Amino acid sequence: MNTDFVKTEAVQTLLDRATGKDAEGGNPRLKAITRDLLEAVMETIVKHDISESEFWQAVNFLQQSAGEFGLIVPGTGIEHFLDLYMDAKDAEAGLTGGTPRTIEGPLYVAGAPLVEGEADLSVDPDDTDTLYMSGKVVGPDGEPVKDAIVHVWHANSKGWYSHFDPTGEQTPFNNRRRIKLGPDGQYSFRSKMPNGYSVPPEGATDKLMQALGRHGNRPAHVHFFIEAPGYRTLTTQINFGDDPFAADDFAFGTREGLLPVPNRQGDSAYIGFDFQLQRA
Ligand code: MBD
Ligand code: FE
Repeated sequence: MNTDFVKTEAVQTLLDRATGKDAEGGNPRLKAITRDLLEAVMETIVKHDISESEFWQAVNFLQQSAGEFGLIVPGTGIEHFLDLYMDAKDAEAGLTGGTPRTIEGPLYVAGAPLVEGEADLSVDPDDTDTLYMSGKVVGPDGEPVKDAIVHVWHANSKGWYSHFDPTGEQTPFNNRRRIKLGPDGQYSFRSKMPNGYSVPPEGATDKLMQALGRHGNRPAHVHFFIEAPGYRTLTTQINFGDDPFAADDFAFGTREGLLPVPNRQGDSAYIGFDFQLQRA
């Protein structure tokens, strides 16, 4: 059968009723979006002649994977699609340049301690090298950005984030800070080196990745939001350029220009990295 079947009157009437077309209440934008999503699902069912047992397999998978939607979204590339879409819209508006944006991921937590000067992110001991990262935040003409706040968050050496650590071993806000910068836009922090992340074994994301013949690994990385008055907030991250998964990130978070290689010396690793913002 052809997907034109979805355009028949019976199916269109079903979509209208299902999304409250003639109902008085509700949110019109949500109605329109839900309708298009449902129609796309119906077209997919017809296009692939999906069987009843496949249908229920999918429903059960979605139900069981609810707790891992935050991982499935980056893992299936939808979150990186937002990067591509926003870049394309910017390019259309003639807005280019600056540090590339990349996915936020599901592990940001608001309200990290606000600190000034040389920051120390790691509260908990960790048997790994110390990372020293520094640089400056500049604007489109290379001018120092005043009064920026750098939100930074990353995993520990086991690949776990505070607030999401199944071992329960991390202090809240370990490896998470907001760093308040001054008029020169300079930042510097020290931290315990993160390691790469793997999705929970045998969880829904892991099963989906296996079914797609893929893996669920991310390279070691550090996330940032950079916000400053008069500039557009940047969501980005650095991925360590020497990590085995640097070019094979299951979450599509690695981008050219965001792959610095740490300068490793004994128990220390150094990264110099400048952020360039666009004007608001
Ligand atoms: C991460 O640390 C992450 O940043 C993303 C996007 C997905 C899973 C774990
Ligand atoms: Fe992450």
